[in-house]
Amino acid sequence: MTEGANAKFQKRVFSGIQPSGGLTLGNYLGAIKRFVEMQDTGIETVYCVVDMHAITVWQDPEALRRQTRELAAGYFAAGLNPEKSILFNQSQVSAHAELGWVFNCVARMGWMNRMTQWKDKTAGKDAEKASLGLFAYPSLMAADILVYHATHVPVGEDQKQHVELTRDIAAKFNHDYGVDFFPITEPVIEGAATRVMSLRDGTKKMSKSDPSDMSRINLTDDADTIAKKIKKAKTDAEPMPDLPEMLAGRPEAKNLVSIYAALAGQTVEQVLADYAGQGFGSFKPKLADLAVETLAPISTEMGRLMQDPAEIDRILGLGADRADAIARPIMERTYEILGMVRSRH
Ligand code: AQP
Repeated sequence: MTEGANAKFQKRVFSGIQPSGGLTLGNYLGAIKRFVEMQDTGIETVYCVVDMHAITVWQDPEALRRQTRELAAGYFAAGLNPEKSILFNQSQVSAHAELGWVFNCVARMGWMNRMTQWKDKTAGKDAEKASLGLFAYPSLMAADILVYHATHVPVGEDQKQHVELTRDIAAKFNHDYGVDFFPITEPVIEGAATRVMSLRDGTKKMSKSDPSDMSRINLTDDADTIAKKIKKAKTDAEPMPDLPEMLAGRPEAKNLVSIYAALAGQTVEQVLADYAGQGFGSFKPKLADLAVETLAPISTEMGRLMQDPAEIDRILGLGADRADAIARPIMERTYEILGMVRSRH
């Protein structure tokens, strides 16, 4: 991880996931697996269930409650240790919303208009009917990161533009108020599967809110469902090539090979060295076995943890206390920089 302009800031990792549905293989490979790896690097790690982001599109309250706990269970089942990392849900730490508002006043409408996720999520729909929160989503995300003065943010490819916007917001705030207060955060995008694609369309990312359940592998899918989804995954008639560059123009083939590589902890080159010349008919069952082997223990552990929702809530609450202790002084200093009068007595 590079230090760059952030030498004066203590290294701190922040990232979050929305409880907007069940976790997918994309969330696991692009985010959670890497979050867990980072907790052993000696750098403070702060991870969040971003429930306030989830409500930028309507959520059934009962489902949101369940999905929040299920996401926390997913983090723990994948190896997140609450003694090593701080895990909490966003709405319990009010500084996120407070700094989000400040950043709404720093960020420009034109910046938000350029966000590809905003364009993707409103494509083919009437953007006038989207919530103001969905439009301002990247500003709240910048607040999530900067309220901890986080220097590094592990994310999938799809979130890179939002982290770049976070850097722009930090730089504009620092410039407008003549301070060097917010760090210029680095995105950390590494690994063979930083962009896991839909199993039905290799040009679309795998997403928990995709209407087609066959497009994704859920962390809670059983072995038969995983095998069925991989068997039915779209591919082409060509055999596996020898070299990664020969996967260009074959998005579905590239996706399955990348998923295999990420699950096996190999490079795409190594996977091709083993399977070159074979058809997907023989590759898919091997991929299914590997996916089941990796995900089954996580799914079983999630099921066990979900039996005790009060314990999940307790751990999230303790995490919120620790997160608040970092965020509150940063928020108070922000108010001071802005010129807001805070003394009451
Ligand atoms: N397909 C993916 N490949 C790699 N990484 C992914 N991530 C999400 N999908 C993929 C990473 O997971 C983290 C959490 O994402 P999020 O839930 O906050 O929002 P998202 O990126 O919008 O994920 P979804 O699944 O597509 O959610 P919905 O459908 O609700 O919008 C991020 O680090 C993201 O990069």
